[in-house]
Parts: sequence; structure tokens; C-alpha cells
Amino acid sequence: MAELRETSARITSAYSGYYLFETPDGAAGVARLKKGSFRSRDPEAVPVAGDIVRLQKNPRGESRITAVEPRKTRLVRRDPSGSGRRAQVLAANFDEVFMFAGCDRPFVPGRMERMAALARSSGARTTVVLSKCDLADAAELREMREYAAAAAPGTEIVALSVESGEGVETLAARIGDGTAILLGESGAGKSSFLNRLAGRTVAGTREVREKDAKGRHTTTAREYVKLPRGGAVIDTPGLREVGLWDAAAGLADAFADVEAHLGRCRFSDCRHSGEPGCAVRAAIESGALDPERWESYRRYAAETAARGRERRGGAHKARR
Ligand SMILES: Nc1nc2c(ncn2[C@@H]2O[C@H](COP(=O)(O)OP(=O)(O)OP(=O)(O)O)[C@@H](O)[C@H]2O)c(=O)[nH]1
Ligand SMILES: [Mg+2]
Ligand SMILES: [Zn+2]
Repeated sequence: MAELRETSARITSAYSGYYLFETPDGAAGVARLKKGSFRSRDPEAVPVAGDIVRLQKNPRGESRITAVEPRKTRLVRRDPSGSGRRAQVLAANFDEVFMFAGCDRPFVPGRMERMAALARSSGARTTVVLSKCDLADAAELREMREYAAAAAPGTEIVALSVESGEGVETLAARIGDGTAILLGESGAGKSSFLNRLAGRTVAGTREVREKDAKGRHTTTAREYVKLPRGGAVIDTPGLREVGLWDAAAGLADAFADVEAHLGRCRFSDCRHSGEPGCAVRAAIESGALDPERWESYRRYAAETAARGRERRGGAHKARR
């Protein structure tokens, strides 16, 4: 029997069942888990962005992940999929957590406190990033600093503007050859910062809604990106995944690859079952969306909706 050669690779992003990786010489690929190598459904055992894994080629030449190397640091939250009891690892092997709060919106102490607690439990160093500081005057910025210092005591606070460049080098120096993970509310400017460090557009960005400064959840998956100057960044979707959990937000995060195709159908109430101009069907037909992923999304969405109805009481249930 031919000897099975194992190689090592970095997971750049994980989509349930599929893992994008990068080898030390910079080659990218996609792998699945080797059957029998992982305890099924253990959400802590499966690879996440930032993980170092062992790879094998199967007889068909496809890459299979046989093991995850021990994690240096890890970002953990309880499992969004229901019980709230199981832990879920979101990302691994970063040295720094950059906790973003945008100067274009009110500072929410509770949100920063939760983010700081999560960041501290990861084992990495933490920094508060007051982003878009070009939009605040000196007095507002001073106030933001005070709030941040109270919500995340002892944490370094850096004002950042990708417009003026303020803070960029300070944060780049903190990353050095290491890896920083970017956390914070949607629209806070995480991907814009990554693009600035990368010197080109590696991540999509989108303007926030004018009336309430809310982001649009532009980034939909956690993604490990190597920087040309050394070091790396793990970009993440907006903060809803870190804050108080609700089932719908959990669904959006777990199925970000599916949700990317929603909201694009011709009819806003499209049921994706054969209506003209349905973007979901088109995505399935073009191969951009895995039909199995779509089916599990539908099942999961139905369950979530049912749980919501139960929580709201028997009236709805009785009527069904
Ligand atoms: N004025 C100003 N605008 C900024 C700055 N950084 C980002 N923006 C703008 O803020 C908006 C949102 O930025 P993104 O980088 O997409 O935000 P994000 O945190 O990645 O958002 P999600 O991916 O949704 O989590 C974009 O319109 C950016 O151009 C900044 O330093 N100053
Ligand atoms: Mg983003
Ligand atoms: Zn549709």
C-alpha cells in the first residue's frame, strides 16, 4: 500500500463541511474532513479559520483533513443552534483581538463589555479600536476613550481612521508577524482596515445605513488573510455573533454562504420554489449554491421559526 503522505496547512475559512486552506508555499485549496477522523458533531473539534491542520490526499487526489493541531488561542461562544449549552469555536491561533467601536455611532458599553469578556477568555492580547475617528471631534473622541476605558479596563485604546491613516501604523506594529482578529459591530470598518493593511481590496466593504448608522453585514464568514508586510488578519462578520444571541442571528451566521443569495430575487416575498427571477434557484443551477446546503438551511429555518412561535405562546401553535 502506498504510504500516505501528510502535509500541514492553514485553514483560511470554514463553510460547514468545506474548508478552504493555504499551504506554507502559498497554494490554496479546498478540503473536507476525513471520514472517521473527527468525532461527529463535536463543534469544538472541527477546523475553524486560523487553524493549522494535517492534510492527506485520498486515492482520487482530493484533500482530506485528518487532524487539527492544538490551538494557541481560540474564540469561543456557546452554540447558536439551539440549546445554548454547547460551545462553538469561531476562530483560532490569533495573537491579538482588535475590538472595534465606530465613532460614527453611539458607544454601547454592554456590547464592549461582552466583546472584552470573550476576547479575554481567548488567551490573546486585546486592543480597543475606536474606528472612523475622522468622524469625531476631539471632545467626542475623549468621551469615547472614557467609555472604552470603563468597559474594557486595562486595555490599550487606539483611535483609527483609514481615511486619514491615524492609528494604522500603531495597529500594524501591534500585529507584527502575528495574527489579529477583528471583532465589532457590522459597519464598524473592520474590512476597510484589513484592505488598508493589505494595500488592496481583499475584503468587500459597504457604506452603513444613513438613518441609523447600522452596518449591512457585508462580511459573511470569518476569513484569515495574510498581509504582504508580514502577519495576518482574521476578518469577521459584524458583532451580532458575539452579542446576545437570538436564533435568527444564529441562523444567519451558520448559513452565511446560503444567506448571501437571499434578498436578490425579483419578488421580495419569493418562496424560492419556481417563481420567475428567483436568485436562489439561479444560484443552485449555476453551481454557486450547493442544493444540499439549501435544503438544510430550509429545514433549519423552519425549526427556528417553530421555536419562535412556541416562545411567543400557544395562540399561534393552536391556529396552525
Ligand atoms: N469616515 C470613515 N469611514 C470609514 C472608515 N472605515 C470604514 N469606513 C466606512 O464604513 C463603512 C463600513 O465599513 P466596512 O469596512 O464594510 O465595515 P465592517 O466592519 O467590515 O462591516 P461588516 O463586514 O458588515 O461587519 C464603509 O462605507 C467604509 O467606507 C474610516 O476610517 N472613516
Ligand atoms: Mg466586513
Ligand atoms: Zn427566490
